[in-house]
Amino acid sequence: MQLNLVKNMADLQQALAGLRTQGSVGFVPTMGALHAGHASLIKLAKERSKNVVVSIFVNPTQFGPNEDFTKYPKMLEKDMETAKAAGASLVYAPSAGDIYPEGFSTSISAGNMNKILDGAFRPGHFDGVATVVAKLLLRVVPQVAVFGEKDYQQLCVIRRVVQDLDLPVEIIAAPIMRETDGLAMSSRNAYLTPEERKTAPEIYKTLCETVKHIKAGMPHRQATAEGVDKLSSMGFKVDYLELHDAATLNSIESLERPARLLVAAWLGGTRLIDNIAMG
Ligand code: PAJ
Repeated sequence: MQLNLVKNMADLQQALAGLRTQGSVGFVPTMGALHAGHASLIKLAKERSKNVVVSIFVNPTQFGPNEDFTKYPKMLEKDMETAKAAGASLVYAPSAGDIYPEGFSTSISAGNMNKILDGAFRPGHFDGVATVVAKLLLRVVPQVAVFGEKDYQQLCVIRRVVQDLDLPVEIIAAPIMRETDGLAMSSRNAYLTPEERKTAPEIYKTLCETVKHIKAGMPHRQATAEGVDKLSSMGFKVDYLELHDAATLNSIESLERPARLLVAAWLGGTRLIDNIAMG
């Protein structure tokens, strides 16, 4: 199948008009540096739609002033190959000016999500995500859009945006793709030194161990505190390791409803996130 590239809204609309005559449109928003995790989202979208549009845009408004916006990896040609192999029909790689023309000033607030987990550690991050994803959904108007559980809180934010703003799209969650040693695939793994790369899978191991302890009856705050100690002793600087309600991300006391154990931790200069289902 042919893969086309468009770089601005006018060309996107023209290409979409052609695709819509063929049938349904699925959408996978990304920031590029595509890996097998992204490819799995494209494949899932393709199972559900005639054509899949992939956006590649490193969105400046979701990065904090001291975060990795300027060093975020860029590799459009390789990304085109990955997107094509996974079954995409169109890549939309806009410039910042195409998304945020001069005078742009409106944004969507992710509300309470800004107060917990990554929201608390990355001020403004989810407002930036909510705004750009809403804009992209309104430009592409897909029937389905696929997001990874890797960024679990982001998935919850987007489900809320779609529900709260009545956006006519079905959000599909894709499972986390991992390296063979358990490390969740991420474009940011490229920042890790060889030594850090060896230590990084301990994040997932600690998640699995913590779930085991909680299932065996250990109070979840004790189990997560032990997990934090273990990661800290291995050189991680842990932002959080916490159990939350899987649907609302509210704090939970008991395990009556499905829960999610979420972690964010620094290894050297790289911030890694991961999560695992419970119950
Ligand atoms: P990015 O980090 O490029 O991720 C794009 C999509 O791929 C997200 O839905 C993310 O959860 C998913 N993904 C990343 N790694 C994954 C893995 N190992 N397994 C499964 N899915 C994975 O998330 C963003 O970009 C941006 O915030 C974006 C939504 C594009 C808005 O700018």
